[in-house]
Amino acid sequence: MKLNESNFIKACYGKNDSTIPVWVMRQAGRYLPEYRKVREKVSFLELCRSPKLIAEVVRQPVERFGFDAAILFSDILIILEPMGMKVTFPEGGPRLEGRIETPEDVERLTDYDVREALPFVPDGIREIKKALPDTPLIGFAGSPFTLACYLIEGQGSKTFNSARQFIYRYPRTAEKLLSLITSVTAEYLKAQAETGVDAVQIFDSWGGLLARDDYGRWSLEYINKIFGQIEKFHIPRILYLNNTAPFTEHLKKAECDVIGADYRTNLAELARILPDKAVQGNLDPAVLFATPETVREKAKRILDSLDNHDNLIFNLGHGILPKTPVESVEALVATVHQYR
Ligand code: 1CP
Repeated sequence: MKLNESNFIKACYGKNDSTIPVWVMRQAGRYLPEYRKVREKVSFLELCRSPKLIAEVVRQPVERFGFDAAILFSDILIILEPMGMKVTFPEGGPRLEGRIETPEDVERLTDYDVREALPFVPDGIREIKKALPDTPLIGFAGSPFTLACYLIEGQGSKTFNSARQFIYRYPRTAEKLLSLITSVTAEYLKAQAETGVDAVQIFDSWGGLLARDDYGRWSLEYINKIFGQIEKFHIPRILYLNNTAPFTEHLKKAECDVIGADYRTNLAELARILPDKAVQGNLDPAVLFATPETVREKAKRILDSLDNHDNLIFNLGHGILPKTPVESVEALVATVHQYR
């Protein structure tokens, strides 16, 4: 099959008149028994560095549920280690050793050759393509601001206060840091595009924590620099912004084809404000803990709310949660696929 003719790629360009495509963020992960089985034998980092195992865990959810897109298995924090920041993934979330606290700390971080330092990513993409030749593959990276959040906080957080304090206290250094991350990330996504991913998604998981007036300057500006360098590959560019609703006006200026919304955002309203873009989302991942009947109802509610389904990629509003019942995912995929 020509992947440009897939419902997923057509929907990214607003031109899908067939079955509505669906995939879910973090679709390869702990809620799947077959993923947990692989993880019993290797650590998360070993898995990220093994092209064969990457292909295996990417294939698992696509084959089990019939998702319309696959996503590379890696993590947004993987690009930080060769930059000079040690990252570990213990139970309970990632930890960065020696976080950025002062402008001097930023001097420790360096640009590097992504193709040399992270060969398992292009190798993983080639293995996925062998395993799933007929499924569009999404490559990804974190937004520069989101990665800066982890570099400065040293771990996950609900508010990333230290990262927000840092940019206001040391604006020049923050610009330097964000520019460095932008340059590495652009090379990273270019390497993925050259190896054959069919779309790219930037996860702006924490840019939505910024004040409304500051989102453009501290997050979107850098994201657009990256998207600008991907344009020449003529593949769909997706921006997922967690806490989308306050920033819908900013998103008119996003240089991408698709906006992914979190579950608190009104997807139909977003689609009306952004008529030139496709939308992706946005069922609350917690809904998957309800009965299959409620899952169907809640998914249909979103589907019914939209005037246009040609530019819709159905997804969750954030990553699928550990312990999600697989029956709920089956009910979700069936509901979306049977909708028209
Ligand atoms: O124990 C395990 O198996 C590790 C859990 C895990 C997994 C499965 C982590 C640690 N990362 C991943 C894979 C991953 N991460 C993927 C590929 C899998 C897929 O989608 O099928 C992707 C796209 C990500 C992206 C990612 N990592 C984001 C952006 C999306 C989001 O959730 O907002 C973020 C913020 C991270 C950081 C991260 N890595 C891992 C965890 C548990 C976290 C979140 C930490 C926090 O709470 O801040």
